[in-house]
Amino acid sequence: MGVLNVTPDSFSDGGSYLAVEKSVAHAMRLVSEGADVIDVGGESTRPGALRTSEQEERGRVLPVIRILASRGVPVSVDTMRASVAAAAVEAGAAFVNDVSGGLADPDMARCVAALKVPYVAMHWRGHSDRMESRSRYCDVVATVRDELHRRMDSLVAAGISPEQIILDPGLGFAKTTAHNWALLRRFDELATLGAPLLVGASRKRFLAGLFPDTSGARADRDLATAAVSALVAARGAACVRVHDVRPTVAAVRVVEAEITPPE
Ligand code: PMM
Repeated sequence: MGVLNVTPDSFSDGGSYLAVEKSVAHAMRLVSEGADVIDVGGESTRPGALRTSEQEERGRVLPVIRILASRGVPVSVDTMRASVAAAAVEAGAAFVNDVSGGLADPDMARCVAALKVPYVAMHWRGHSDRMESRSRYCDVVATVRDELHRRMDSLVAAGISPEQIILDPGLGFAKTTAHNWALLRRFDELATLGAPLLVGASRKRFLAGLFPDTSGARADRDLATAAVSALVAARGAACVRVHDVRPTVAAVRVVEAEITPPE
């Protein structure tokens, strides 16, 4: 999954793809590099970020989704709002990626049930302006697994089919560096949830900490991201969400080749 953040304040894209044409061109590059799906988001979720208005979010993502869908590119919409999810699917998005797992908008679960599209439900403990204070866990892996399990039950109770659900441990969302590494190290414990798993480690702060000498330069974080892609692909992840697609494609091919060696 290639990331396309259509936001002026994203810590990772820095607003450089604000213009629709630039966004589309960037997405097409990610596709040419091997992305199977483009995740289009119009609201920054970086720690401390304030919320974007619904109108602003729609204005950012819908024109880009329309063009990408018309070119046959599979698109997911990264949104916490049911109304934006519905409009994005109407505009051609194939699935919904909700970092709040349905907790931010009480209408989301029913909306996705009606849309009948795949739905990524991420582990989440609150909006970006307060999530850092909610990173207390006794055993982070067991707790994230239990909270995702309960989330899945609520989503199914709201009418979403279990086959529609993809789960995500939410690296960096109300998680410290140690929590993120524990979730990666014990990734197989999340597989017991029975849903496909998605991982979003790309360029996150816990990776920057590996490179104190370069202050976590983007190039270093992208290479570390690819290494994480290999780790989690080998541990059964169904999808990785990354900004720099090429190194992750190489990493995933290595894992695939080890499982099924090419002729
Ligand atoms: N991380 C970000 C945004 N959306 N979606 C999912 N499913 N999982 C994530 O880990 C995730 C996400 C924040 O990163 P960005 O601002 O670099 O896109």
